[in-house]
Amino acid sequence: MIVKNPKFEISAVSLKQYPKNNLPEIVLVGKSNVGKSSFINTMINRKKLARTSSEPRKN
Ligand SMILES: Nc1nc2c(ncn2[C@@H]2O[C@H](COP(=O)(O)OP(=O)(O)OP(=O)(O)O)[C@@H](O)[C@H]2O)c(=O)[nH]1
Ligand SMILES: [Mg+2]
Repeated sequence: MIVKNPKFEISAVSLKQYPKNNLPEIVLVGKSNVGKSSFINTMINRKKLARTSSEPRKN
């Protein structure tokens, strides 16, 4: 997978905040602190786009 220009759009908490575009969506689910953010950073080859922490939910 080649990701060219990743950027953080929004942390949406309600329907009306969802971005209005036609891009494909990916669902990533996992327990807190299991490595979801680290996985995202690895996939897009960035160190800190998704914030990681050694403590659960402390991003
Ligand atoms: N040993 C090991 N540690 C990992 C791995 N992936 C992530 N970690 C570590 O696990 C901790 C939590 O990783 P995060 O990516 O912040 O986890 P998260 O699922 O996004 O956590 P929340 O956002 O709190 O739900 C960090 O200290 C990471 O460095 C892995 O594959 N192996
Ligand atoms: Mg996270």
